[in-house]
Amino acid sequence: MNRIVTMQDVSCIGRCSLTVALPVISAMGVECGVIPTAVLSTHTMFRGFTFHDLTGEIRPILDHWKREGFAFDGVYTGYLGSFEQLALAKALFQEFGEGKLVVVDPCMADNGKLYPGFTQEFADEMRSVCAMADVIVPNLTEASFLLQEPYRTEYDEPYVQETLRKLCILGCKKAVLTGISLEPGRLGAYALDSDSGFYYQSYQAEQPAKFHGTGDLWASTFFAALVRGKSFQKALDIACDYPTET
Ligand code: PXL
Repeated sequence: MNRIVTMQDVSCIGRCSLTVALPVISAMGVECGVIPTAVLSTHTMFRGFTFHDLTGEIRPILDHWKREGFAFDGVYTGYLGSFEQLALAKALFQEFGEGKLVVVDPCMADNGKLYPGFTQEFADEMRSVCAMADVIVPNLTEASFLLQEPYRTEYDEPYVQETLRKLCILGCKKAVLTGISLEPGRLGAYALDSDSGFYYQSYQAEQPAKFHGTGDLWASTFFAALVRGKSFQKALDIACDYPTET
């Protein structure tokens, strides 16, 4: 059985981050090690959420795993809450991600806005985390903060392709833009493999409602499919299909 590790928070209620990644990746037949970065009563879209930082645990966890000689087939980072956690994510890639599949979801923004607590400086630093990834999976808002470009609600295919090219210049091998809609009623993902220059796309019927945490569900499914050896196109199809099935 493949074994991976994912680093993100535990939002106790809210169907996102580890409460999505752990069950989904496990159900896809991949052993899922976790690095919980913090415990929150809910994700940060609820008012008055509690927050307990676990950053201090991360270095000792990595050191113990090294002493035990653990290895992983893939590493996937989701929501990270501080500059220190970004630095620890980079250490995780160096120490456990060498030659393995490294996927970064630069969770920090949606609908044109940064999530509470995040800044452009954080997005700038997130760039160096993205640079170490095989695949990054931002939405269009996150891409605009990563690239320091204005967020656009209206866009066309050339804009999407140009954005993907710029994202790959950050240093990742492949970039996927999630939440892309190029025709009414269809929503999906558009990707670029910078090695081959090929673009990939996958779409599903757009759902009538928006759910927080859909990006985490998408990334977890996509990552587990790749770890299971699915082709890049098939992993995109599985990830675009799954959130519409549940
Ligand atoms: O799904 C992204 C996410 C994960 N974790 C926390 C969040 C969010 C989005 O707001 O607040 C704590």
